[in-house]
Amino acid sequence: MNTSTTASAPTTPFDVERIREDFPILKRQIDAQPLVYLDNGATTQKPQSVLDAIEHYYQHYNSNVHRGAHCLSDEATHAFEQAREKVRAFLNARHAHEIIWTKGTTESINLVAASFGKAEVQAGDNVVISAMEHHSNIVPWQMLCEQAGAELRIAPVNAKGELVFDGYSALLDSRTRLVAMAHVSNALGTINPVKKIVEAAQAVGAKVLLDGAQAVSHWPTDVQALDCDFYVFSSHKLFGPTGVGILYGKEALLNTMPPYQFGGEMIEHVSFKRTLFNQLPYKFEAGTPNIAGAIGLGAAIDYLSTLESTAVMAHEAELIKYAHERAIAFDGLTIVGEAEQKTSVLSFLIDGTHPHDVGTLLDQMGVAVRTGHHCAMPIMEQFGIPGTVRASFSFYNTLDEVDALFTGLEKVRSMLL
Ligand code: C6P
Repeated sequence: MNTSTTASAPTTPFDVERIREDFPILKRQIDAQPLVYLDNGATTQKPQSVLDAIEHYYQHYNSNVHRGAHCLSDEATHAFEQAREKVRAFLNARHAHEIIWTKGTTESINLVAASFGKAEVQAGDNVVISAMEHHSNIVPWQMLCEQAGAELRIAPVNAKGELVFDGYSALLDSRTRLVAMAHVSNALGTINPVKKIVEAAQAVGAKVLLDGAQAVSHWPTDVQALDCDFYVFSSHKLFGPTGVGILYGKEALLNTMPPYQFGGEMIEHVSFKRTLFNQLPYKFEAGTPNIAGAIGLGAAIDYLSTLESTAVMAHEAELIKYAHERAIAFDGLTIVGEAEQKTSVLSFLIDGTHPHDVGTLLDQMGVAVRTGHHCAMPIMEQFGIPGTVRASFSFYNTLDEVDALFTGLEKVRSMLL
């Protein structure tokens, strides 16, 4: 570890070097320098076991699910439904049929907007989101409200990047049909008080969708304890493949909702007079699903179950704490998002530089970060900035990599200023 820093670099019992061995991409070199991957908010890397599970499926039992009268289809169907059960257990949902396969968080939110939203949100109603949402949790509600003649209400966020809870609860009334909030902000790392958010919404009879895209990889999620109506996330941010995601919904609610797309597995019976829809969860799964993706996500969940979650959380807490200490000690650096409750995201600006220039130069040193508005333009606008540099951490990152980020930033500063 680089000991030149004045900030304290704590030691950790978490065997991160052993865990890094599970992720082949972490051995990559970028321009003859070790890759320092700090863009986990955009997507996480995949352990070998996930890559193996996908390859094994295609090599040994590639087939369509719920359709074939043959061995391969049976095997594929079994693995696909087993993966659904793994997601159920991962979220602690009551039933496997409360788990709907989608393409990702964005599609899951669009599904709820198009199905629940269209059926339940009428002129004069309102939908409440927060000022720190990702575009995927803004635009579907904006479009729905425009079409329905409903009002989109925006819960305020303070200068530290925290939800102003009183401001949020003041927006709720008997016409609030839905509250849709990020569990964790992708741009700021703020952890929202989701249990309190749900309770306040339920007190006025509103349903709640939690966007778990940035939360699921950091600690165990329990949808029954949260008592949310919908919970959504993407496989690719949970060490699984891209192109697959999850919509969790309470059984009773999903049963009342109309289908979202039509054709394939969501059909029970078709005649030219009328069509009967399949039961949950298939009612919401039109067409051939991403079978390999689902199996890959199941393998990612299996992988996570081999890790000690308290050790993972302690290591990640150490990473973000250390990154903050180094950021505070760095001349001319402004942290964007200083919530008391935050996780694994360090968003910042360096005086006199543009985030894109910082990101490009860091990349030349092998350090991968994201720059820009992070698909959260409204919160950037509130802070009066075009964007930030965002380092986002996962459990396979090391304190040395935090040092590599700041060594890189020192070089950037000397190059640009
Ligand atoms: N955020 C980021 O770099 P999809 O693209 O559907 O998998 O996830 C969309 C999404 C929704 N909500 C939140 C809170 C998110 O962070 C994201 C994706 C990535 O921050 C890519 S923009």
